[in-house]
Amino acid sequence: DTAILAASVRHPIVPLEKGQFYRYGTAGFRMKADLLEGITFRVGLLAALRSRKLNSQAIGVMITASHNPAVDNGVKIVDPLGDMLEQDWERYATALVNAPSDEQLVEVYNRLATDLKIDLKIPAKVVYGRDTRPSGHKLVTALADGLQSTNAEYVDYKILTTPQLHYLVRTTNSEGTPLSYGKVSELGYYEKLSEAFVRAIRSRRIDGTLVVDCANGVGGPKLSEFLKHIPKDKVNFDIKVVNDDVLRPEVLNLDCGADFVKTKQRSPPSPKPQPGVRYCSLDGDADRLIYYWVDPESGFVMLDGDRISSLAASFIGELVERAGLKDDLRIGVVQTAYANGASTNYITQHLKLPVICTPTGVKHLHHVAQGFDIGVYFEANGHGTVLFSPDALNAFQNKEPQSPAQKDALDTLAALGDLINQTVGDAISDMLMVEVILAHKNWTLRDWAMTYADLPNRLVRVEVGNKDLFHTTDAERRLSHPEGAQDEIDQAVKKYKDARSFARASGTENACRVYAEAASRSEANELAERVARIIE
Ligand code: 16G
Ligand code: ZN
Repeated sequence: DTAILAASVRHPIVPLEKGQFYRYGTAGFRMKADLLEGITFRVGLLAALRSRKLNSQAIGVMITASHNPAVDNGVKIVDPLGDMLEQDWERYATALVNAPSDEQLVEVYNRLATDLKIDLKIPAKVVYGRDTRPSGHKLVTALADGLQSTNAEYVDYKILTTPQLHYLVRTTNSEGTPLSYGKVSELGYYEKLSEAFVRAIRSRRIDGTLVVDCANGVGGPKLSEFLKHIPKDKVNFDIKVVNDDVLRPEVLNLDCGADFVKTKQRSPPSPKPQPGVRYCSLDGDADRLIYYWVDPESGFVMLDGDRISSLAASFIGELVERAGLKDDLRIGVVQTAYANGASTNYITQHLKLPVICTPTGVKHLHHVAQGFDIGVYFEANGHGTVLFSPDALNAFQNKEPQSPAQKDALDTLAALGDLINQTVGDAISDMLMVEVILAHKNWTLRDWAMTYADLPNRLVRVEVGNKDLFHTTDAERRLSHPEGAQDEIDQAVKKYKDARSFARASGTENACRVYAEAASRSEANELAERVARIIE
């Protein structure tokens, strides 16, 4: 207790205005970096408690604010299998962080240990990393102080992408078991991906150049490092890394990156887009991916998370059928309310696969995807992955092929099982998956975009007095509060063709968001503005 108390004094919490609290939100604690030192210290205490609760398994802590501006930062906890912190524990994090004094912090800490029956004498292990934000340096110092004060063992992996940290947590806990997920090192991550990539591509050709915009974040140096591991004699991959300046923090996520491309629905101004070239953008911590190109006739065309999801579901569905596993494995797709209605139609009606809608936030999608043998989940913003059950992976490995075509399909599925990050959405891994699929299908981005036409849509941010008044049901597709608001939205939607709209409180900002889609661009815009007026 004295060690925690003494350390806590060195990392004070910045008091908020009366009635305000820090909250462990959709992506952990995220805010201006100068508010985060005390919070990060306390997150260290919680991570150690969680490790002890789970019999000393390693817990991860990632310090990043993803696509937010450089002045922000954030801290979130990763569970032993590399997935997000169990939801019940979010309120323990909130309780620790909001303890008003150092003494009360120790009290809350001890109370949590008692209530959760945690033996504070057993070892705790925490592994952590951070993105390229300069503030990360100070925050890991606070984190390490927190871990030391509670006698936790820890490994500082320094600068990493968020999905790499998730990989390291999973490999640490599975090392030496039959479920080993790979070598416990950043190098192991590159080796696993490049080996699986070569195996998935085999003799196929990747046509043309791929230009990757890295949002001037951690994805830049890590992608460049990964590329060194691709054997040039086995795969021709003409890839160019751009917007990879991590030395000037102020350019992070500035006029580039996946969030810019998705929200502005245009390509980054730099480098100037060339017709005929494939582009994709990662976000600041490399867990989101958006593809696009500039068409000489129709201009900018974007392939977002919904497109990646339908591409993956269609390809993996075909492979499963060719492998003769259609009756053995259940494939499903998980989306949020933000998924374009045209993608949902394509998946249910054309691919004939079930789609489940969940609230926003990776933890919700991930959890539901685990209910399938092959669960494809992507948010429209480009965050997602494909999860394979142990039965599925086992079938890919061990099913006796009846023909060369069947063997080919099984080999590709097995390679995808290793290529696709099983812990969380991973822009580098997802990008390699997309490249594999395009090479197998012999498709250009235009071929991919031809599968269905997106409904025109509009997303607006609405400043409201108190966003906490907005409650949703039906996976955020309807408002239950304030009373009467949903009726008004329904009335507005009725006025437009093929229209849909919903409003929800943001989980990461103090505002509401309104989404609208309709048969034409002008109708989508008009509807979004109408609904915005209803809720403001
Ligand atoms: C966070 C979520 C992301 C979600 C976004 C929604 C994770 C790792 N990240 O960035 O999935 O799309 O929040 O933000 O879960 P919003 O609630 O402000 O709309
Ligand atoms: Zn991110």
